[in-house]
Amino acid sequence: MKRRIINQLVMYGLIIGFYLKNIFLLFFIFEIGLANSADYSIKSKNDQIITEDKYEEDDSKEFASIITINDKNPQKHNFHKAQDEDWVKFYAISGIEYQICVINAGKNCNAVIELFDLDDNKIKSVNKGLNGDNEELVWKCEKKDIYYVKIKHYDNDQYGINTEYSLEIMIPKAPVFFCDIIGNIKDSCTEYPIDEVKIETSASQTAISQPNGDYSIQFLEVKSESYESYTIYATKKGYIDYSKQIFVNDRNLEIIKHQIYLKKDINFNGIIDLSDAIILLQEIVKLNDIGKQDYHVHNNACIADIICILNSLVK
Ligand SMILES: [Ca+2]
Ligand SMILES: [Ca+2]
Ligand SMILES: [Ca+2]
Ligand SMILES: [Ca+2]
Repeated sequence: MKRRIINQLVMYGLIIGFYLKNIFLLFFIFEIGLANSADYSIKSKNDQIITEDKYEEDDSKEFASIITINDKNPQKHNFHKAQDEDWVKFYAISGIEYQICVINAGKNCNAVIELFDLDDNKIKSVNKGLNGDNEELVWKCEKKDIYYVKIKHYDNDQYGINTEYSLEIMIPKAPVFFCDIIGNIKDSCTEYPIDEVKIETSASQTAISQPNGDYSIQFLEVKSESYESYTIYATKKGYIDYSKQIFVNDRNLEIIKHQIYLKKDINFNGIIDLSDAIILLQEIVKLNDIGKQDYHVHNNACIADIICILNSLVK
């Protein structure tokens, strides 16, 4: 009898032990699962490392890249690190409505668009969409100037895979005939490329020249059927204002190439004269006391500039 009771106890013990063992096993598996999930989260964090977009480093207004308005190929960006900001700048003129658009947003991209003026005042911002949604900021310019657009992720800590997006600035237009004007801007004396030149056409298109002097005006609106002329303007402090008529006389012409040469006007008096050459000379040979004149000598100023100015005076 006693033996039978012991056998029964052992059997119950084995059964309970078996179940307990499975409970421990389950707990063990659960622990492993937790550990693995922790490992996975670290792994996925590492996997989030993606190549930065080609406009980096552009995390502040000072490093903003130039964006072409109405560009057929929108700029492709991403958020490759936490707190990434992508800044662009454009030249806007009063009375024109601009659409600043984040399109093709990746499924982890929740973009915020912010618009600033030259003095760091925030003019407008928009954040209507969530992850994977596009954004659009519509703004009518009231004062002709350079403006800045900052794109950031709504969640500062979000970055990596699927945070890509495309950025474009458009001027809404009726479907008529269009052509593009592209070219390069150089110093008339030294032939050095000139960047940051503000370009405008009589048809309200604008551009800013790139560091290599290239500029691009997209979708110049051509209204007439056969022949039309436009004026293109280029301005930069320290140079004589430039303007030139451009003729569009071919309906099938899609691209007009137009090279621009700017002439130095060191003291901003609107003419090139001996005073420009004297200021340049004083700056180059480091003579001090030019007086309280308002002037600007470019970084690459050299003796060739002075000779060029003197030559233009004797012609
Ligand atoms: Ca970026
Ligand atoms: Ca950036
Ligand atoms: Ca958003
Ligand atoms: Ca001058």
